[in-house]
Amino acid sequence: MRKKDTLYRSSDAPVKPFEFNQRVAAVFPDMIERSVPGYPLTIAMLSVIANEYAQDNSNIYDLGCSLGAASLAIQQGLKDKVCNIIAIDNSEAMINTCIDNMPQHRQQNKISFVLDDLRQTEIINASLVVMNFTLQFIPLVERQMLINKIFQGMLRGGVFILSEKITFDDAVENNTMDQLHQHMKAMNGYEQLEIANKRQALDKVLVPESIWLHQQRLHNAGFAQSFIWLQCFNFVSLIATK
Ligand code: GEK
Repeated sequence: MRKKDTLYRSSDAPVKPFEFNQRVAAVFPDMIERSVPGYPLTIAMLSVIANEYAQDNSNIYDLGCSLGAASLAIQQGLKDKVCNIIAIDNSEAMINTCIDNMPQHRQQNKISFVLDDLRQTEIINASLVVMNFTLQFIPLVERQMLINKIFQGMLRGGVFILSEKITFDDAVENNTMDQLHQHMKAMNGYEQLEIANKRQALDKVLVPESIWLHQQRLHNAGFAQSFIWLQCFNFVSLIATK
């Protein structure tokens, strides 16, 4: 049974900066589904995207895989295509929990779960790269270099899926989207104290940027086009094509 996320219920002060540790790994599916608007659809659509865009005999990368939800959806979507799925996370707790929870499968296209920093990982022969809500945890100054590396490791016709929390330049729009997100968390059972504590824990750990900056960075790296294919309040997913 899925364990409920109550990590930020206590009012212990000061709230420590957020980490992807064992306590987080243990409640992660509940945490991400109740916190990230549109998360279930983002994951479900990765099956469709893999079916449409993955190329035979290529690599597929899931960067910041957590418990492997994106990789599993991709695997289901590949059907008869033969690809290597490489799922990478630098949290030992996440990768270990991910491997422990993985259903035993006999399909082709087995997933390799790798404990590594995605900034060090080589990207090669990739027809699909997914970075779901992970770039936001990478230091700002390293983001362009990372996107360049992803672009360079991709095949022509390859697709990069980038999902992120975003900010808006317009203060009213930014505040409205932020409020809707907070209301969604309350609707999903988080108490006001939990919402406030989590917000404090994520401050300067999760650093969102505007959609404009993301698209500019993708363009700078060389991607031919990038579009928002999914948006829910201040969370978006972009599809960028090489
Ligand atoms: C999902 N994609 O379910 N190298 C490798 N992994 C990293 C790094 C890094 N430098 N920095 C952070 N991570 C998943 C959800 S969660 C998003 C992704 C969230 C990992 C970190 O350990 C965590 O597992 C993941 O990126 C971000 O579709 O919790 O908001």
